[in-house]
Amino acid sequence: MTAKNNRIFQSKEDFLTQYRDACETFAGKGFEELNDQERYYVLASLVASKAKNVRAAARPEGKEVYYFSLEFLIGPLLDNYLLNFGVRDIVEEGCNDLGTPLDRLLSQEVDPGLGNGGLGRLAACFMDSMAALGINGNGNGMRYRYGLFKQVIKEGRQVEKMDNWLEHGFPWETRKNESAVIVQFGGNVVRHEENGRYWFTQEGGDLVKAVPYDVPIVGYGGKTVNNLRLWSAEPAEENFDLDAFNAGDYAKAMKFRSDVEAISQILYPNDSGEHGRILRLKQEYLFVSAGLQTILRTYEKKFGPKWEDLGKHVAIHTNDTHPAMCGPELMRILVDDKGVDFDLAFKIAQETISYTNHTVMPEALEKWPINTFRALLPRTYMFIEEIDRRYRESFPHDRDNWQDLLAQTAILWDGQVRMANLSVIFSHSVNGVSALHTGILEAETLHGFYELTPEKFNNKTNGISHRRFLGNANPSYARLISNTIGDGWLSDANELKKLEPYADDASFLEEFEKAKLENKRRLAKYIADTTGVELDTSMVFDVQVKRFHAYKRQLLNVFKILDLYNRIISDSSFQPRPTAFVFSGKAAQSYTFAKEVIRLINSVAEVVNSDARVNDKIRVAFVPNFAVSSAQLIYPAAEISEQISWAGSEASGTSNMKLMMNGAITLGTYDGANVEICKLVGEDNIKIFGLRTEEVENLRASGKYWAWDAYNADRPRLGRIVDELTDGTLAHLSGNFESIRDELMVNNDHDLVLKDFYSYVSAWEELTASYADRKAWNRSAVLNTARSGYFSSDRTIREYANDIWHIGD
Ligand code: 26Y
Repeated sequence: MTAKNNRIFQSKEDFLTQYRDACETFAGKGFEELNDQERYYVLASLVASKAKNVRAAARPEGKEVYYFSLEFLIGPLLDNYLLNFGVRDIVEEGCNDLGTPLDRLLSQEVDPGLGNGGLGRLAACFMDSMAALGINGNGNGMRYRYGLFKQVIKEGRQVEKMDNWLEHGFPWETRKNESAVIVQFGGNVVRHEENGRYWFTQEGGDLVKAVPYDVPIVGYGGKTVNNLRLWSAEPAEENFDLDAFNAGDYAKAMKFRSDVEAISQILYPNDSGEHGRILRLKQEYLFVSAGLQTILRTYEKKFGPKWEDLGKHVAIHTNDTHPAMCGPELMRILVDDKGVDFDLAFKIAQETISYTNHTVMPEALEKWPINTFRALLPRTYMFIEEIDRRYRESFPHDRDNWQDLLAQTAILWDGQVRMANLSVIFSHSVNGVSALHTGILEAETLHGFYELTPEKFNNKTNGISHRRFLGNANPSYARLISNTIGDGWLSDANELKKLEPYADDASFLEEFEKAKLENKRRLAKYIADTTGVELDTSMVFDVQVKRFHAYKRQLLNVFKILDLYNRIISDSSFQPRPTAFVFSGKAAQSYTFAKEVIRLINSVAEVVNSDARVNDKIRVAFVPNFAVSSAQLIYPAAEISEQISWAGSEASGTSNMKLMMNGAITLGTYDGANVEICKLVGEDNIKIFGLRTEEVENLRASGKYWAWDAYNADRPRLGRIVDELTDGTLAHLSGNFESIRDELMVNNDHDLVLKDFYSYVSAWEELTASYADRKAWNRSAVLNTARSGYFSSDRTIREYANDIWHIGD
């Protein structure tokens, strides 16, 4: 590696000496006496302590960015930090000398499931990029005792198991008792008056101690180490029910303890059925209030009580509406604790806070009943109420459509606190996560706000950590790239462009194919080990990995597979390109439809894989427990990237970017960031199908779509697949699929599976037919990598830094 890195080990020998010493320091034993888990733990602890030293010696400077997110899906850290410190090769060689390959140690690492999917992983990629770019970035989130459930498959069904991720300890975190803060819930607001001055206090209720655990975030080059602060809830001593305890009522005393601890016990699933739980509101308030208290304390130490300048030195970014309370809570602290005037406090909040929206699905927009909100957060609520009152009072009543605009944009409506409106009103910037998505926000979801304050709106197309998802995940391809164009692409993803000329270089393409094959073998082995399904690596690897949701249409993919199955059997002249279909992803515990689709995939897999008439042409595998670590095995092996949500539903998608970067060709709708992928790679290097956003909207608005028409129009082919859901064809594993058939035929196929079916299958057939020309295919794949630099989260973060956070102004 190059000298630009701040290396923590100078040589292999230096590493070995330090590692052996660390075994004694951290585990009290010599290396030889430790098992693999302990060896991993010591190595991670050593790297973590180096990271903390770097931070202590050179704290990042400049405007402080605080990224508030209820989810940080950070994934395993060790391999990434070795890469960022520039010592991956040294450590790998050293471990080989010790007779314990680095891979074996890496496989010991936990994969903290502190997020659901895209939104949580985005927050983690942003942390990586802020540190890489030397931005003074801080993460603010929750330390859930149990992360997202672990998924196991029984009789085809998803079964959820507790994710006890802290079982062996987490070597990256440091508990900071001295930085704990008190967060207050419930009680009553009391008005005080003295000499004509009045103020309010919140009395009684429950006092919760928020204790931070800090995780160092190592930037590429090893020069900047930022901090991710995760909060844990504990009973505050002041509030622990001592009376009950002293009276010997341990049960009562302990109940209070467990009620408080529950706040940081579990991560909520991103399922519409789940929000509205008061515990989630408590989580939102806990990390918001604790984070803000910390920010103001740090600021005051540095700048004194010059609160009017807060927005110059601090940017607070809110990841979706989950931290929407930042605005009113910041006002509460400024007004009640710091004596700032109400209007100034509002101005400061607006200057400091910004908001990203991640969804246009109405059912995912957070709302809380006013009564619940007010009872839990009586004082913070008063600020919302007063801002809402002033908003209505000062509303431009001279506009023609003012009533309609007010109805769309007021915070309080219909007995509810509308969190998206709360977020917009308290922010100076509102952004969507792809060009298409931002357009929909402006034209529809947040249209009223766009009419009133268009200057607040901007687009920030998502990005991904190319270091993790190409550099770490795909070592064979990464090595080929570095040997060909140098390793500058690791710090500047735009350098991937330098690969373009090699897309016509026969020997490079051969090397690319070899790397892909190696990755396919690695994945096939993993799938065989975890599921027993054998995949032939000469087949095309066609991959759809993401959360299970109706709008993402994993069902459409299944329909295509069943269509292939039926046609192979009934028509001996039909010779599709042999393909292995790989699925992975979780469904929220209570999302019945999504869970049924998982069971359907496993049932289809069972039928297809064991049928000798078809299993040399199609195979199906469901990889259980999709997580960052298994994702890093899957993306590099993919050749086709399935991105098939109905147009206008997926805000951006990020697996589309990860797969493209690893040289998979997108088979997708014109949705989310697929649109931008298409523009970058050109229509020859992507396969787009299906209705466009406008067509979907028009079709829905016309009320003229009838699923039964589609069914009746083609009984032998499309109708037959629908029938197979309930006629026993797939029932062997655990029964038929009535509810899926009902979704299509009774609920009139809301997600337009039958509508897009033919266009999808034809697109797939055309795309796979082109696989035969290996040179042309590989050329396209390499061009996908070469043009993926734009999707590095480094680019995204630069845009946030310039346009929203105004760093360096
Ligand atoms: C309200 C609560 C239950 C909730 C919790 C988590 C609601 C939503 C979520 C998570 C949403 C999410 O992951 N959205 C995804 O964000 C990605 C990053 O911007 C996008 O790429 C993706 O299209 C979007 O679905």
